[in-house]
Amino acid sequence: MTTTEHSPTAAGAGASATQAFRAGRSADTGAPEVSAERISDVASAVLDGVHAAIRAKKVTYGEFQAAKQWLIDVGEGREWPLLLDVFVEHVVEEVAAEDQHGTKGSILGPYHLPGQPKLPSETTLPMRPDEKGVPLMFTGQVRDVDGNPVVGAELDIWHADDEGYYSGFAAHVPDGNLRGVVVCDGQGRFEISTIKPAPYQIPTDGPTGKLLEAAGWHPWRPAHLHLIVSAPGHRPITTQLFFEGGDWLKDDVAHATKPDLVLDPQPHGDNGLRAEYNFVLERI
Ligand code: MBD
Ligand code: FE
Repeated sequence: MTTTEHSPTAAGAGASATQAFRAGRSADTGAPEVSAERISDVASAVLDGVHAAIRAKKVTYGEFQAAKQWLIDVGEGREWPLLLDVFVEHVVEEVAAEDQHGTKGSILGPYHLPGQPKLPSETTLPMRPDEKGVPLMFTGQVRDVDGNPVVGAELDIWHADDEGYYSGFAAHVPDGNLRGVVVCDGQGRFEISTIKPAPYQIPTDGPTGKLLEAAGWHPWRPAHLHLIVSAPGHRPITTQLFFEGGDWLKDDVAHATKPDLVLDPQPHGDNGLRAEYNFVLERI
């Protein structure tokens, strides 16, 4: 069960991510060429890991068949992107980050939608006239590793609403809500008005949620902003920003938080918050 009045729509969120993933893939040019040697090498290592777990835990035939049924359900429930991004992507990111300098990255997750409208450097994200939530002004600058402002920087930003729902993945939220590509000014600066997102709950009604429940694991991610920060001649950074003191910050089901990626918002205006973050991009 989800905890809000819109719980019937939660089931679709994880499943819709399969469609979004396919759409993103078909827009990709240049799929990577993977050699038979590489496939054999990695697939063997993955299977070795599975075999080792079966031996170590003395997995029974009954458990093997239950696992098979659950894997079938993950596919039929169209939750592979959700499942893999929650449980696996953080390690892929960790490996990718080994040679990355500047702002720390974090996982992309299943809910990015490319091609959102461009917005000016001082902007309000698209939102409903009665959008609920604490107003958040998010400001900062994009710099290079030497501290110089980066020209031509863009912030692709997307986040959940005050109930933890993402536009495009919840039928009751209008398309494009709380998403946009902010074009920074000539000094790499931005000033984005939005609302503070709520923590995100993995849909509990699909196979991913079933595993969480069956294992006694909680389904929560701390509140976060998603960002892809890019600029010509610089290595783009996919990251997330979290909120100091928020629930689940120390216990993210997706293991995607990092100490460097925590905002410390201060009171701002009548009832709002203001948070600053300066991004650092590496030249390529
Ligand atoms: C999210 O909002 C998210 O960011 C990730 C990584 C997985 C599931 C939902
Ligand atoms: Fe998210």
